[in-house]
Amino acid sequence: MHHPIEHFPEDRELEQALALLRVAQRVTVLTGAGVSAESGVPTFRGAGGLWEGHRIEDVATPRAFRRDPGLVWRFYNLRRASVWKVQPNPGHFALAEMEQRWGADSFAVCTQNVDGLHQQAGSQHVLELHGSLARVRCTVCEYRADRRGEDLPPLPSCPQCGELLRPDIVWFEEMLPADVWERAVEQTANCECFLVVGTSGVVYPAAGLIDGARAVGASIIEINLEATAATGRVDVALHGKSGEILPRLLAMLKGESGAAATGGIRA
Ligand code: BV8
Ligand code: ZN
Repeated sequence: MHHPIEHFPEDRELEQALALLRVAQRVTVLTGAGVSAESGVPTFRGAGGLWEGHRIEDVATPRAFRRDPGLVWRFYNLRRASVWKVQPNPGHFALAEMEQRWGADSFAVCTQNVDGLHQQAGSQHVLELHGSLARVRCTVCEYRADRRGEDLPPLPSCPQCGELLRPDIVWFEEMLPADVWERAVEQTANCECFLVVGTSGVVYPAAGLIDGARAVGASIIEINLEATAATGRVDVALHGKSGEILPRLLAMLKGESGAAATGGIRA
């Protein structure tokens, strides 16, 4: 992946996005790995989508887990251990403050991320489309628990029935949790403005929410370092770091302007 130069959107583009946000009664957000990048959580495609030489699409699948549960648990135990150490960044906090501005029933974050950073930053209305690194569930019985912060053994077993546990994560070729997906579709169908932040827009059905927003005539604002698979379908594309752009949009919404709004960050 090429390394885009330090971008920040033009004022004109920010004003365009602001005008769309200002008139929206309800806002739905789709976030991906890019919104956590400035917290130090590696993105999927940034590292060429590789882990220990394996393509992530080959590790995050039911087949991989059946074939070599130790390898898959090694991948997830490493990511769990690294995620306990990171903190939300200003982009997460700005989204949490935007939720307060609109009200939790009018502002929903549909996240593809499994790091829990939106909730840690104070967002209440978060739909985890792909599960959560904190949670594990049993491969046999109904046991499911939040085991955040724990170092699990190489092959963790269920405290209720003794069978093998798995991460409570949606792997490739697995269905998304039906109730979470239905709520994400509903939030998208009832919003006037849809924010797409830090996602390459490659993974479905999550990326399909963008088309869902278009289908109901919602305005679409993309925040990303660079153009993505979604850029051709959005109304305003703001290029730059989400940890800088989101706080700037929030400050402009609150009526602050100039250096105070960006803490002095200028392109
Ligand atoms: C499904 C959990 C029905 C894992 C994830 C062939 C066979 C079977 C299925 C398929 C197939 N072909 C396609 C499919 C569907 C498949 C899919 O979409 N595949 C892709 C690879 C083509 N989808 C599925 O399988 C889904 N289920 O379809 O079920 C079904 C059932 C059976 C058979 C067929 C269909 C399940 C998908 C969920 C997979 N699980 N996560 C884990 O996390 O460990 S997806 C995983 O990858 C992440 O969760 C995330 O969603 C995704 C990565 O996407 P992004 O978040 O966008 O991250 P990425 O690195 O790509 O992009 C980061 C972006 O941020 C970049 O644009 C970058 O520029 C930007 N950025 C970086 N820094 C910043 C920034 N932007 C702003 N500021 C910054 N600082
Ligand atoms: Zn069990």
